[in-house]
Amino acid sequence: MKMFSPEIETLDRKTLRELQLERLKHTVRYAYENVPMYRRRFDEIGLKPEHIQTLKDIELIPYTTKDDLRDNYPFGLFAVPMKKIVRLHASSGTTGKPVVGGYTRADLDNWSTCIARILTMAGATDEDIFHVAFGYGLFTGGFGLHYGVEKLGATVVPVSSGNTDRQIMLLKDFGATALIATPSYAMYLAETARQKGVLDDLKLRLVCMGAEASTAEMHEALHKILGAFPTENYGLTEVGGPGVSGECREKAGMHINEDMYYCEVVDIPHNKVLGEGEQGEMVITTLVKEGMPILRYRTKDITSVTYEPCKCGRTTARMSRVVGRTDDMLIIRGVNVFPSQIESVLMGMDELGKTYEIVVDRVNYMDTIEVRVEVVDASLLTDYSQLEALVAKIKHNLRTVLQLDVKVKLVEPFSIKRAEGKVKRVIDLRK
Ligand code: DLL
Repeated sequence: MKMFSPEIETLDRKTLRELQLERLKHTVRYAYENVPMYRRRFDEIGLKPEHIQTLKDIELIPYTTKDDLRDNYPFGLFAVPMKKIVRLHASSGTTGKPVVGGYTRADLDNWSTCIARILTMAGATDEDIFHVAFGYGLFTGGFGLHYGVEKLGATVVPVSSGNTDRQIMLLKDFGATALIATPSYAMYLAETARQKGVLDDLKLRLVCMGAEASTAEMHEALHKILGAFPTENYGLTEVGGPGVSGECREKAGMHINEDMYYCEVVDIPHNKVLGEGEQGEMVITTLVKEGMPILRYRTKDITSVTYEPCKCGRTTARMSRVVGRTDDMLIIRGVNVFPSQIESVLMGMDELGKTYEIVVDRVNYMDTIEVRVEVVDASLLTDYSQLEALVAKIKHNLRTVLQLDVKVKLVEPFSIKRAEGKVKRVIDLRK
């Protein structure tokens, strides 16, 4: 299996740990000396950079949260003068101020290395033609993946998001072999290509997805339609964007770029760093960032990590698919529900389309949850007995997974609005 940085990706764990410790010590001192917020935080609790002597000592450092980034908006956490910042990105943040990231030239170079590794582990080579359908702009997805493709030496088609018909035309005419998009948009493109009858004209062999949660069932469904191998990758603006981790062909978790990121999985309510395989919140420390080093960032993403070497030959830790964000978890009549649990049920049923939404409400002080999902064949909606049977089957499958009764509404194909970037599946009317 080809690797972009084999010397790092197959490093024995002891040496990797030593490298991480050396970089952690450097980052802690660097942040302490150059970012007033970190100095203040450390001073308040009498912590000094030299107290960090082992990787475990990282637990002495307080967490950084999204509020810290907002409080220091826009450039307060930068560790270098603006002159050294060559790029800014920001999250789309639907409420309040966005989260801003600043990159030095070296940061951009490391970033594209991370992406080139991830694309290589997905099976890409310098002969691929990448159609990048992530938005180009402040969002880290478009430019982030773009420069990674270039570093790999493959061809990049910077289409950006939107105008789906034109995307299909370009996919076809330029003979793209790899698609980069959010899972929901990749599915939209796939469904549209199918509807137009042009699936056979596409040369796609890879779909590299990220920026939002997806399920194994969604990957399978996409593989079936497009005939292209799906992988996903993970990252967030606060620590530099995509490039934290990505899936290899084994699809057995996302390999973390551990020479650049130190990842912990934490049980936040009990403030306890969890062990291998235990599920909790991902907390990330950057190990090589110059522009905006971040110590112990609470991502709110729920995952677990394994350190077993992978069949692909890489020794880097792998994080499991993100189950959901702590703030996306719905509590319905006391039961915790992640939208991904609902997705895994719906995607596994061939009668159903791949677009759905979840409406949560409160009626007479009782939480209600309704799943609206498209059918593949609209004629089913007029056949009452078939319709009833299918609704009953979906309800049953959802109940098995969620231990909860869910209302189900089947709707016509293409009747739910598609997203061109990150999809918003949950409409919570209780808020
Ligand atoms: O979404 C960075 C990115 C771009 C990652 C392109 C991968 C590909 P933000 O807009 O700051 O950055 O959103 C970060 O998106 O905390 C997760 O909740 C979610 N997310 C990102 N990748 C995944 C994934 C980019 N593979 C937030 N699975 C993160 C699940 C993901 N959630």
